[in-house]
Amino acid sequence: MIPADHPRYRSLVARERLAECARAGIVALEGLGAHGRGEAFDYLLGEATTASARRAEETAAAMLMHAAHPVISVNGNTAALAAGAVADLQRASGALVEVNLFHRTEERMEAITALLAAAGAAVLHGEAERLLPLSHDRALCLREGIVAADVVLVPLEDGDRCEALVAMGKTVIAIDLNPLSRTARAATLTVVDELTRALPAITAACAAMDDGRAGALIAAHDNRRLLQEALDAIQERIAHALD
Ligand code: PTJ
Repeated sequence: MIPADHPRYRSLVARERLAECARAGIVALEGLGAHGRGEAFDYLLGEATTASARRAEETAAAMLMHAAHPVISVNGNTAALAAGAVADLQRASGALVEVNLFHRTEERMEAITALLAAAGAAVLHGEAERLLPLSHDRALCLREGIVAADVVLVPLEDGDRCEALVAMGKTVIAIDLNPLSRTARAATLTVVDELTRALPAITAACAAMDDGRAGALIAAHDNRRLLQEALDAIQERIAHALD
């Protein structure tokens, strides 16, 4: 029996939650595969927040607090694992919350919006338009939300949309356990940490942020260095895995 405070217990609970939400139509079937990829990288990272991820989380808070029009983009996996944490971050940062799906159906849009609302998030509503330069349904978004945003937080993003948002001149903050993914490399800032650890850490950092610290974190930010540090942490762990 794994004790409830063990990281592995958290990951088993998350896996069950994902499966339950897939059965309820909230998580896309593809989202289960995406979660498995994330789990593998989390295992390699020691299922814990590294020092460089902690710095990335503080920088993410600085960018959100500094933004004129921050938006948190939510998909099925994020809503299933962290609806309450999204609501907390919205309160701490003042960001808008918009649902944006890769595998978009009206039923999933409604179910995810209802889940977020039940957790206390104020979800942006409106007529979605094909406003991002993408061929699939992730192009559909709200003029007053993602299109108007200067900073967009995209947990568990696909590479195409991340690149499109960066090309539109937006500051894109990704949360992605895979430091080698196209999203991780294209984003302005990548938090290489598990979603349910990363969101509360960003929220806590928002509450503690002041202008001076925010300016210093943003000025010192170097995404390539953060990704290299995540790879170094994985290499270090593998080097001693059998000790
Ligand atoms: O709900 P939808 O229709 O919008 O679909 C969402 C998915 C996740 C299916 C879609 O965005 C997708 O296919 O994403 P990708 O391209 O598989 O990317 C997901 C990334 O998130 C991968 O690099 C995973 O390693 C990473 N990831 C998965 N679970 C977590 C994670 N990162 C942080 N925390 C997690 N819990």
